[in-house]
Amino acid sequence: MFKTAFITILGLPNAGKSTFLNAVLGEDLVITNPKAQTTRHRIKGILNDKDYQLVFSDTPGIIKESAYRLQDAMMGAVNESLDDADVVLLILDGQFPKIEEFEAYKDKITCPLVIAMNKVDLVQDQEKLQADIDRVKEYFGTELIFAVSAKENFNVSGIIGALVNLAPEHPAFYDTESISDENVRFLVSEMIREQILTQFKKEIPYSVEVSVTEYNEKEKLDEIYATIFVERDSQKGIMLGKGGAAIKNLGIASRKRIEDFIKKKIFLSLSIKVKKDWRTDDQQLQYFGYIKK
Ligand SMILES: Nc1nc2c(ncn2[C@@H]2O[C@H](COP(=O)(O)OP(=O)(O)OP(=O)(O)O)[C@@H](O)[C@H]2O)c(=O)[nH]1
Ligand SMILES: [Mg+2]
Repeated sequence: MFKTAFITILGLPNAGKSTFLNAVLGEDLVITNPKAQTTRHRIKGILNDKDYQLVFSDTPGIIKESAYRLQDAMMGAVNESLDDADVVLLILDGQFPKIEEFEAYKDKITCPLVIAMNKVDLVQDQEKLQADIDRVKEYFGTELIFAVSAKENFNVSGIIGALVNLAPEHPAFYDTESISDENVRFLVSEMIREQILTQFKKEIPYSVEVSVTEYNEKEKLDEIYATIFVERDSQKGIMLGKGGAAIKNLGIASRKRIEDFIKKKIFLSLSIKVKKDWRTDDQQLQYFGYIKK
């Protein structure tokens, strides 16, 4: 009997939620980075098998108090994903699970819960890990907890097995051939943002939004035009760099990342625009798809 489930991935920023989703899918669909708050939207990734379809929602890392409207919208995406989950997959950093941070979310999880103690490749003290696992089990009242490493693909299959066990019998909701229902323009804009997270420091990655304005599929080479929005003129200067060096490097790195994903050569053109304080402006947040109209 075919099984299908909606699985919401929940966790603190930087726990490895997006890395875990990529490990499940065997492809770098969603962006990952050592900086916190990399993921800003709910993004679906689909694992298809002849016997099941698991529809994962990657979500932004939960933060206790938002500092600006964009963060409110990000937490809205988390809550919405929790509302329609069949199963919640909680990803904790196995080095420091920080379960007390989940006090406000514990009661919102009304469906079965599976927990991953991630990054165990970095854990030295196995006794502490076991003690933490026992504490986590007791706190959340579940036995379904797995020590995993998303980065090294260790025990990811154990989690998939547990999720399939919990999945209700149901025909597939999505196309059984594809790993996502997100459009390619969005995925490409995320990949450019990923390179910005890698290349720029401090406030820049948090002040940036990327939008693909044109995507022309061609036989040999896809043409992509993207705009990077920053909040201030000074940030535009930093993004350009001396003699345009920074944006040039960004273009090269982004092109490689996108080509690896779409498995095709591309032409990429990047431009930079200032949209003053867009992170705190509801109208801009609507325009960028963070809040519904
Ligand atoms: N060593 C190790 N690093 C990991 C593991 N999983 C993720 N990471 C790293 O942890 C960092 C954060 O990973 P992400 O997947 O972006 O974390 P996230 O939970 O999606 O973070 P936000 O989107 O900011 O909420 C990245 O540098 C990953 O490479 C793991 O199992 N082991
Ligand atoms: Mg993420």
